[in-house]
Amino acid sequence: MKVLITGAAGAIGSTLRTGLAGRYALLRLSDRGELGAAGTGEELAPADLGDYEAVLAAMRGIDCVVHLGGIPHEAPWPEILESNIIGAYHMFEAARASGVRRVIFASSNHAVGFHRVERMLDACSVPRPDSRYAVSKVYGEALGRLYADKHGMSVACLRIGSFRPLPGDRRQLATWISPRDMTELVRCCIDAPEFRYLVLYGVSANRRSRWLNRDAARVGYQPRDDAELWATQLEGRDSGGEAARAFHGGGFCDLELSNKINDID
Ligand code: 15L
Repeated sequence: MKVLITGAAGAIGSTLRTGLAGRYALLRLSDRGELGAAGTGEELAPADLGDYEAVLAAMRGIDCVVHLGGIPHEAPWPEILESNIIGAYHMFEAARASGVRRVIFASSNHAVGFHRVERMLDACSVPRPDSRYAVSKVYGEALGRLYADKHGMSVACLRIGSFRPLPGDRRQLATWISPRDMTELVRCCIDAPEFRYLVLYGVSANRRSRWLNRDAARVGYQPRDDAELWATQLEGRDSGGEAARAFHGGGFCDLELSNKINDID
């Protein structure tokens, strides 16, 4: 199994680089940022996602892509357009053209961020993006669906929660995913037998989670960490404003908000 990780210099990418080391015949690491020296079993493929030829070159001989590349937060439209919209298209198209069997797409919980927190969400919850960044994740999930249906590619979209060494506020008691569980989720998605298209939540075994992760069993993902261990320290620690407390997306819902909270159903 030859695996390509895009965005390999980022926080999740670096964690996977360590956690998956030695597990596959090849771990090819791609990023536009600094990747350091290649270790045993690694290859480096520096690439900007806006450069299709460079992305295509990174795909050569690859079986599975873990696509973490792109901007991981809200940003001005030109940046989202270049890295997350055009970049995701380049990645899926280059994967198809290269015969890649499976793509694991790093989506985000913000794809469904404007659902009220009282509502339990699952893989079928309709998109309610809370930012331009989140719109790019909804679009990436749609691209994944297209390539799965039209080209028979195996695609897993991971609606990742709050990836941190430790949970940092009250919201993250529900949304946290630990580095250990994140690595395990990606490993399960790489190793799982055939599936066509799955939407999974990237979340630890938090007892306060508001995301039903029914398809996690399809890939054998069994998270082990629970943010509840930090509940007494974090209980009163709220980040963001009124919208952050009302909706799944937390602080992203506050950004540039000009609507009234009560006018959002
Ligand atoms: C995300 O999608 C972001 O990449 C990350 O920085 C966090 O904001 C996370 O979601 C979250 O919801 O906590």
